[in-house]
Amino acid sequence: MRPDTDALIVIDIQNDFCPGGALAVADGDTIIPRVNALMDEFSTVVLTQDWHPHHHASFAANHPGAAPFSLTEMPYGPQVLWPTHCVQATEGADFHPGLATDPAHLVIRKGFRPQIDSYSAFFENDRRTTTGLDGYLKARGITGVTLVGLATDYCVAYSALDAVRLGYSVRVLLGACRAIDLNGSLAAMTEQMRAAGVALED
Ligand code: VGL
Ligand code: ZN
Repeated sequence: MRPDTDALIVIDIQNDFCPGGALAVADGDTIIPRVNALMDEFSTVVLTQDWHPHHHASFAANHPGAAPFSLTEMPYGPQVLWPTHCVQATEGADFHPGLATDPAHLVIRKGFRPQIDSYSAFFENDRRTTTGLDGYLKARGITGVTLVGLATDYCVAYSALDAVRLGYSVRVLLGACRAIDLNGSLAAMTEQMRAAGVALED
């Protein structure tokens, strides 16, 4: 077992991020057996769930003429316009059926505000609006977080960088993550995590 002060945070292992899904991450489902096994080592397990309304501003379909994976400007900065994914109460937003959800102590939903995207488990993309996860972890005496899930270069990396900023000791198990890798985003975000002091392990 890991110390009681360590939490496992499992990022967005949902149907739409797995092969066959609307924003499929290559081999996204192959990490699931390892993630399930890791849950047994932690006394606190948190799952995150990307949970968008159909009219969400991060969807290319809601920007006439915009191509999926193009960039736009939001009031809070640049934003990738994604294929429509993880729409609330659809099968794409469900956790992958192979993911063990019974061991989870908390499920954090994010990205439900129509005008603001949310990659990180801690803050929405304005980096100010909180999901409440920091309060939950601090109230439970958690000082270290281990991150796994999808996608390495978006939701996992943003969560890791915020966790460092919030004072946690942060570990990302890259072997239990898979990336979207849009225009070099995997290399760029891996370097940002390394520079911030995230422990990158297999
Ligand atoms: C994610 C893009 C859009 C992720 C979520 O889970 O990494 N990426 N929404
Ligand atoms: Zn999303």
